[in-house]
Amino acid sequence: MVYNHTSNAVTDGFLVSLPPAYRGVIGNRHDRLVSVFQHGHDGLSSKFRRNNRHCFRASATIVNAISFRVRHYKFNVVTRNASRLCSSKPIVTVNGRSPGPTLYAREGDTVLVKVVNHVKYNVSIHWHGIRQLRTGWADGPAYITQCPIQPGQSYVYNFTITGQRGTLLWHAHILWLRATVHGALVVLPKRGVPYPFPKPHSEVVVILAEWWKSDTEAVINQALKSGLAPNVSDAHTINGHPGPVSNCPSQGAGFTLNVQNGKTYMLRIINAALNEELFFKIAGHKLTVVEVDATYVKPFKTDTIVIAPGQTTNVIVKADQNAGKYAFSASPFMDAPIAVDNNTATATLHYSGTLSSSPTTFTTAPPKNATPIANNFIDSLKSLNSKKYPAQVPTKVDHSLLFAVGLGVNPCPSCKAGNGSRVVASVNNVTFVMPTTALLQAHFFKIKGVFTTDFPGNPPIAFNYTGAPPANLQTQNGTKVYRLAYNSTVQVVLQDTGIIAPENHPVHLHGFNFFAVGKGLGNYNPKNDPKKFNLVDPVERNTIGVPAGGWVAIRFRADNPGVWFMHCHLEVHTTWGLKMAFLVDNGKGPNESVLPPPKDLPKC
Ligand SMILES: [Cu+2]
Repeated sequence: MVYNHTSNAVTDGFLVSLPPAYRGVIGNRHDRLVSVFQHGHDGLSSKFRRNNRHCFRASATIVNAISFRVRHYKFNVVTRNASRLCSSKPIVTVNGRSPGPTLYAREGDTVLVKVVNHVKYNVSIHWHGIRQLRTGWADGPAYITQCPIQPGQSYVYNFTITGQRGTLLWHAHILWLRATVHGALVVLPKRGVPYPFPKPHSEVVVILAEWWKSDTEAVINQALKSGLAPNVSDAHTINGHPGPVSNCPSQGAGFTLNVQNGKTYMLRIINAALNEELFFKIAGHKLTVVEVDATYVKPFKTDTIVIAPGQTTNVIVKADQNAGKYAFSASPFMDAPIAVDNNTATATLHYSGTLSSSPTTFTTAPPKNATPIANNFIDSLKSLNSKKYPAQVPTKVDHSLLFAVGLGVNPCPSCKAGNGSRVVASVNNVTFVMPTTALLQAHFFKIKGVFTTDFPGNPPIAFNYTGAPPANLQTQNGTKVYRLAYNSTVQVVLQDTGIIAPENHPVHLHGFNFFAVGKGLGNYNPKNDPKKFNLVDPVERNTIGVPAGGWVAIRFRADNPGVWFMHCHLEVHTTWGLKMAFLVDNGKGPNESVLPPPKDLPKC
């Protein structure tokens, strides 16, 4: 799993760079090399221009060295039998593996992923955190930006990575397929651009996830039938393995990271779990946090990180302890009275020269309700905000929105276990109903009757959100979007409600990064709370935990036209309806409108 920075992880695709003399270490036998010496407006064939219109920037006066690639990947979505915890079941995978392949690219590259659906389910893949400037067609959430890829069909996701570098993830964005259909998406800096911290000796992807012994589609279907919450998972996993399990000796030791004394390692940690926020720590080692959600942060040292589904965290670990074996642990964070999978996944940091029979130094996982440990980590996150990576926080706000997020209860005559009612979730009391035509298609082709633009900017009835619940817990069903003018600035205060139970909701926004300018407990106070906002170096990310019984304020600039999903990244809450979409109008400028859809865009 260790990725050596100087080797080419991608074995297919072609390179666009300076002439051979400048090409250096790039390229391997699978690369089709295209040489470009870009001088003024000439030097490019029309074929090159056609193929690379997103990537081309001309300069009349300087010799502009460009070095980017078009990276081709093929994702075969196939069913495989897999065993964990001494039981096996068929799972949906990409290329037969779960976690699936790591997708490597550099900032500026164009990525083409051909996804071929060989399974019985409809499929779509989301490139979580990729901004998808004007290319919403490649974003992936089923029925939001595309119809799903039907069994036997394929679709090429085609997008360019602009102004981003760091660790992200890809995952299925339909049903509960994300449980096993996920993997890392590593965006390296442009060639020759260093990290803003000392280069680690090597890098490793660490994917945290969950495992159910049962089929996950059966788990959620059974829950929807009953009206009640689905079963929690049976194990957490680190790179696909739970680590040693007492009642299943054949499960094995789990993932091992071999290290050499004195060297530094960058862990690209990804939470791909469906429903659980996780603590992560390593026995005897400090973690230096350098990046979250593919944005650099001011480095800080910690024992424990907390990471919500959909979030990523890069940490540097120095192998500075005595030779030996040290356990990593991934355990749940839940500070509300909600059932979680209480199992801790473990993996091993193994110093070279240590016998495999030598004992492991273990770490104690934090208690699951360790709110102070979580807050200590979250409050330490600040944007790097350097000259090269400034925090461009909107200081003026065009749309000031208050979104109450939480649960509700609706009638369900067939829900016997739920006594004729079912748990739902909502944003501003709207339980989002998935359309049968993708919203982006409806928007682009002006198809009427698919959605309405009356998503409320405030809760329809103000109540004590974090106090005693209102008498009526019922929500309204609807496919509503909130419309934004191109380049307008938006502040959303995400306010948790205590209906049924207050709970931390990791809310993910597609198409944008946002700045987390403030957070607090209880109800948001629009008079006093903004005075405490951090508009200088707030952390920039794409997924943010709304604290249980509290609120978080985020800001972003609507500079990406299209339809962009925003939803809780706990899959159970998304399923229950904690989701909505922003519709961002086209701007007037030449590069400010949604590009036309690709020809192979799936049909519903
Ligand atoms: Cu949630």
